[in-house]
Amino acid sequence: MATENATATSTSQITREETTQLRRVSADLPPTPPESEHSDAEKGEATKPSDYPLPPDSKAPTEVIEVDKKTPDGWLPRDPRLIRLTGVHPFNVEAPLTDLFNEGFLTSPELFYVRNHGAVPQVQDEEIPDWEFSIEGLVENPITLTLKDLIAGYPQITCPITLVCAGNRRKEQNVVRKTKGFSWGAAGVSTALWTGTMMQELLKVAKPKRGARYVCMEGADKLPNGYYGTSVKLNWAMDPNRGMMLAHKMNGEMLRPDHGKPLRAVIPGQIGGRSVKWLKKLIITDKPSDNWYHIYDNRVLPTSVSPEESANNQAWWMDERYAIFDLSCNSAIAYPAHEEQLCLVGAPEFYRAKGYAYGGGGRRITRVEVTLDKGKTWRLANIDYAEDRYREAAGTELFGGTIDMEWREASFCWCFWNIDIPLAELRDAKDIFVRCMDESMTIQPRDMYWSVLGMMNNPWFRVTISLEKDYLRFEHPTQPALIPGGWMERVKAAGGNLANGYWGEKIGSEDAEGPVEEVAKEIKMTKDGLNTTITIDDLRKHDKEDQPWFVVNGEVYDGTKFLEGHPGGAQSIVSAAGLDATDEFMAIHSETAKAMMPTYHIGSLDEEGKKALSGEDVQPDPSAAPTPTFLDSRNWKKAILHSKTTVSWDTRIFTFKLEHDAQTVGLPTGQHLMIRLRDPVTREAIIRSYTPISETSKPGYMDVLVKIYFDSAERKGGKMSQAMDSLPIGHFVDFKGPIGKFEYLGNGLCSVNGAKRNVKHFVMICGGSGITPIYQVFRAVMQDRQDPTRCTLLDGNRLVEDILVKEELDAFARDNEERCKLLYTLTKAPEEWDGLRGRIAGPLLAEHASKEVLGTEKGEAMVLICGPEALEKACHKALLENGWSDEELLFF
Ligand SMILES: Nc1nc2c(c(=O)[nH]1)N[C@H]1C(S)=C(S)[C@@H](COP(=O)(O)O)O[C@H]1N2
Ligand SMILES: [Mo]
Repeated sequence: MATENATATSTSQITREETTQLRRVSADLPPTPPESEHSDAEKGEATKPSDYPLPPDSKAPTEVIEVDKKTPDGWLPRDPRLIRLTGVHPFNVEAPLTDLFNEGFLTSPELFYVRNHGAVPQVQDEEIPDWEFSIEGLVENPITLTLKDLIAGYPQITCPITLVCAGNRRKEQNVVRKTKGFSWGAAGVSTALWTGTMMQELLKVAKPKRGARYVCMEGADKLPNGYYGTSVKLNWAMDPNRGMMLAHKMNGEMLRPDHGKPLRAVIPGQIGGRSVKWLKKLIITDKPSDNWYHIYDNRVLPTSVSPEESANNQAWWMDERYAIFDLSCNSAIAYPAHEEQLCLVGAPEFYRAKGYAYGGGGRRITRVEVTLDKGKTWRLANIDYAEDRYREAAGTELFGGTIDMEWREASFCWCFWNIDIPLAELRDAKDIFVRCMDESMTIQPRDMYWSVLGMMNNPWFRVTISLEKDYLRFEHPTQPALIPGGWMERVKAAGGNLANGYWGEKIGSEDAEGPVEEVAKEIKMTKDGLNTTITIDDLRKHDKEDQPWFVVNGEVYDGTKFLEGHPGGAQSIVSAAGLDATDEFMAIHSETAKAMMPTYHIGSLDEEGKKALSGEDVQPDPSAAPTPTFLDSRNWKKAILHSKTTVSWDTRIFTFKLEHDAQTVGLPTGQHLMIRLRDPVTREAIIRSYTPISETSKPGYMDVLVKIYFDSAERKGGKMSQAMDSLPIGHFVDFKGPIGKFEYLGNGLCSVNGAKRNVKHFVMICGGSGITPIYQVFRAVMQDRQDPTRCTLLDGNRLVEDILVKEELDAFARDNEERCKLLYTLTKAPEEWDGLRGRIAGPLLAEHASKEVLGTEKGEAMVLICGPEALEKACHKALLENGWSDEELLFF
């Protein structure tokens, strides 16, 4: 049986007087206050009205937990009781629900739930006073301020506020049908006393201009898609009733690193995602934030939108109506706890059930109700609004801030409810549910509203009761993270349909359709009967070209046999040697390629090895010395999107800023790099090869030309190019390389898979954006006036305006008439077009690119081809027919 925490602050408990008062309005309850075994801790002295709760005992953790050591947070001590929801890193955790509830109204910082999208910015204590942040954008007086100035120059307040992650209780949704979010239990909620400045005070000084409507906030945490940021409406921020603040203290001490040290926004009544941590900027704008995390996170899309539909149709994410701000009202049962057992022999006559409830937007929870008969009848629970006791303490100084809430009607904190249930009734019940209602009479729904991101889940919270021999056993709906247990899994496993409106129980014919199936089409990549385990040390020994091993999904593969034939060049295998290549492998390879993998499978990495790899591929060490070139063939490197130039309706040049002004990209001519983005919705890695069009010697920046393949009525567009197109400026993108089997070394010398070879004449064939790798080689040849190599370039497109880098190509051709022949062909040429017409295929190639026409001897020329698969196939066939051999052809 779970025990009461005898040290729970007596102030957070309900007073006897209040209890009796509430009981009077509840017809279901017996007239006299019953005794229960839970009531001991509550028998303490009746509290005075002004006895507001003080923080529970707190000890800042001092030891870095072993698993954290390999992560970028390896410097940060944490509480081992916290349950990790997303593996080791980033740190997303909740406390066990019972521990959280037992702490009482206020949560200690070490048990307060954490939601980090990435690594925690490290700020030393001595740097705190000088932490700078700014208020900019549409304001008369832009302000840059240090934390020291903020504390000295503005009134400080202290106020209790509950934060709730929008994903609280998401595990229940994930059991019904997997959402795109990780599995929070019911403890993604915590309360603290926050000390700081009202946001409104700063905004008044900055003076928003006419037209200003939003306050965008940005944190200091660098993430895969830029800095974390979001926005709220300016008129809310200006409204003291909304209580928005910039806090630097939590329960009277400096913010802990996981909670935003040294400064964060606290946005009461709204989902936690709006309370930006490690706050650097407030930007006043006329539009909502275009931050990636604002757009693709914290939304409740219509329930009919499937994960696939949400990935296919960007419009769902752009609709501001689906963005969440105010929390929905919600409640959960803490006692009975999950797997609590209540011995019926000698038990008191009443059992006291307890839990929490919270509302959104400052709305008070006006009732909490409990049912033992699936909603046929409800009984009213007692509610303790500990928050109100701070209102009674008006004007008191606490932790360097004034308690100033007596005038404000809003309720920004959770409240605790309890109800005494006669044991006999509990014994006969199958389950116990709780639901709450707020002051707008909005009530928690009976049924779950499933949505893609699994947010704001708030159906009635159900705990099942089973009578075993002489005790009652209780089960919560789920356990957080991957922890098994809970009635939902049990019911689902038994074939119940959780969405049948009766919590998956058999109620008749309606639920005959059975559980919702999850379809997963996977290609088997392991060898049958192979039982070898491989240690991380063994793996690490094979990190070179002589016998490269690599890991995909925890399985080890030997890439040696593939060094020669691999379409991506030997380098792409060598780059992965000794490493985990899961993301790239899965993103780049076709089902056919995957089906070949069992042949190369040599064993499974042992658990230790898997753990060791899981900490890898994190941000590069920021303290590492800057390198002269940007690319690294073994690690993903980040560059920030600096600007976007629209070249045509479907073509953009993305300019990325490298790590420092003198840095060059480090890409040999003719080679490519990989760009990795996360799918905005599924979070899967999307990886594609590109060749920048900027010169490889350009310092500080690199330009990548991308043709956007938009979705159309007939066809799905390109995942990658559309994701690139929706990237806001200032966001980080991952790069890795170089890759490719071809390199142009200059003066006709090239290298193919490491073998050197002289070329007198290049035939370059490309279509659409296939020009980009070709262009690198073409430019290198043309720029060097001493280079005797000739080029015949055949570039196929639909319309004139589709021809990429045409001006540059034309200029090179004009300046090098004697060794360059430039041929454009169009499939939709205008009348006045004097170039070629039609597709690049047999006839065109026979006329312009046959050996005979070009007059080249065997081995003197080389054909470089890059374009859509159909073009490459057609060319391959035609070229062989025109006297070329495979050794003379190179497909990019
Ligand atoms: N800078 C920054 N602020 C952030 C986040 C983040 O990852 N980075 N996560 C947000 C989310 S989704 C939540 S729920 C809250 C969690 O605050 P906590 O970790 O202090 O509980 O912080 C919000 N603010
Ligand atoms: Mo969140």
